Amino acid sequence: THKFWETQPVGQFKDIGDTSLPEGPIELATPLSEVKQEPYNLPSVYEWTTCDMASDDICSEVYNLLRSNYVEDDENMFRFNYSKEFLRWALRPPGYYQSWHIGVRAKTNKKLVAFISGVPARIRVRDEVVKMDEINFLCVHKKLRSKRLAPVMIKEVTRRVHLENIWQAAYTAGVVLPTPITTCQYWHRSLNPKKLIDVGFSRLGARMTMSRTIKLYKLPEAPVTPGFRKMELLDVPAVTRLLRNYLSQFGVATDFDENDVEHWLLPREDVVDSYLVESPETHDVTDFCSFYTLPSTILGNPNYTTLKAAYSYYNVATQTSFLQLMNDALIVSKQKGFDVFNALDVMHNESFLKELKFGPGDGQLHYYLYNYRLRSALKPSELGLVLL
Ligand code: YNC
Ligand code: MG
Repeated sequence: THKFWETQPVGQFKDIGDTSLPEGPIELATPLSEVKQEPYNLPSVYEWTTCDMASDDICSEVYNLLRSNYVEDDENMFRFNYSKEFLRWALRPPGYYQSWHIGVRAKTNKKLVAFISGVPARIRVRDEVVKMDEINFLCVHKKLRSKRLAPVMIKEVTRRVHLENIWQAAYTAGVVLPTPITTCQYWHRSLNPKKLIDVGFSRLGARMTMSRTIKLYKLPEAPVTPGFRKMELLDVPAVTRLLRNYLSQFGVATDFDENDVEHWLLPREDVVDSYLVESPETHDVTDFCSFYTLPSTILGNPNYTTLKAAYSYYNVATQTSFLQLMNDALIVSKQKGFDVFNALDVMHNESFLKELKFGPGDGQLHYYLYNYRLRSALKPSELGLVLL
């Protein structure tokens, strides 16, 4: 049972398959004057703080909390290590609200012990574009787990989102909650197989030697598609058109405008990389691929501290084959020193995963909407949304 989630406007397990329920908001918006004006109560030894991510000191505090306490794999071998620059990028998109970057401090020593954040986004569900809050980086210090702090933090961020007249949210989690709109799987493509095996991220296959494995994953030195190059500022309008057109086919997808594309997809060193194909003849932008940088700390390995991982973001192929486009993405990520390239089975990604030698991971990623019911769950390939 889910004592907290049963009280929230989310699809409930008991309603699965009930097609009489309407698609759309579960609860109506209320007048802003009816939104609770004071913060929720925390246990008396803690206090709320709003985190100014533009401040180096605050950003470092959030970074350090997450570096030591955020998401680990099931075997506790790796922990996400989002960089400070990444956190700034993720939390300060166009129109962001500082009030949605919420920390909890211990009153005695002012230490940051928990965090949750939201950023505004437009997400299209079928034919409807809905203003939503994307929730991420929910984290409670390891020593304060299982004390029901998370529900208070979720209620507080919800209150602050409501104060901005926004009533829906999207989020992902590795845990099953009421109820996923879809469940996706991560796939991993080895770029540096020796290191991945040494740190226990992958295993040597049956009847495989290290040298045969290295040969199996070897890639060309440089991308092969003529006109393949890094995205630049002047490409924003063309990339926006390409992406909007591509994303229009999915049941749930991000609704990107040019401002969003400039923020989310223009390359930022060690944060996000984007490449496109400019036709050598017509100079049209015909294809696009992108990935973000999210290293993981390797826990308790004497030889290595960090796993360098690239995560597939948004990709569109119209003239180049999806296979060749993504192979070029693998080639540039290898050149940049990544150890592994990860991708979810969302959008059309299935069409390249196996052929490009990605292997399925063990963890699953569940996608959720808050206060928005879908009549039925989606297939991962019907989802055009990647959260960080
Ligand atoms: C989770 N990940 O089920 P029930 S993902 C949501 N997302 O409630 P306590 C979660 N809910 O089942 P702990 C959750 N994990 O009794 C647990 N819960 O109804 C629920 N881990 O609270 C859980 N980060 O405080 C249960 O648990 C209740 O001390 C238990 O804290 C949980 O960012 C957590 O995986 C996750 O730091 C903070 O374990 C802690 O264990 C931790 O006793 C490592 O909580 C890091 C980690 C989660 C990454 C993420 C997305 C979060 C989405 C939150 C929901 C947003 C809803 C929309 C709000 C805006 C709405 C508008 C408009
Ligand atoms: Mg707790």
